[in-house]
Amino acid sequence: MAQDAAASAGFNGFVPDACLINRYAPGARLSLHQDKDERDFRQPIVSVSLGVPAIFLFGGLRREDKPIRIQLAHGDVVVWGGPARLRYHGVMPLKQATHRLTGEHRINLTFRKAG
Ligand code: MD6
Ligand code: FE
Repeated sequence: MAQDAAASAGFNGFVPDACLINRYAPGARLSLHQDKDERDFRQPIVSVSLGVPAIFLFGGLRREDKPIRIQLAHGDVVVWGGPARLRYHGVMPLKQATHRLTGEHRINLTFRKAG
């Protein structure tokens, strides 16, 4: 599924070898950061959101760049790569809510080519 999502966004040949899974409880946030632990920045990041909705912050290549806000619901997939691969991004504090599959949590999976 991650490969198909990447291809749909123009990144053919993406073969992820790692998946980071984060669980967000109410109030949890992810501050603006760049994903830089991977070796090959030509490969995109594929992010799958499950459960409680969240606001994703998508900034620029400098930490000071003002991020846009993107509402992410259960099942949404975000792909970023190419010139956007190192854009700063984060997640606003999770609002109190419930989802029938995850309770009060949000689960995020990010598929990557790490090695
Ligand atoms: C998100 N996640 O939860 C975005 N980055 O929508 C990330 O940006 C992220 O979940 C690095 C490591 C794990 C992550
Ligand atoms: Fe990240």
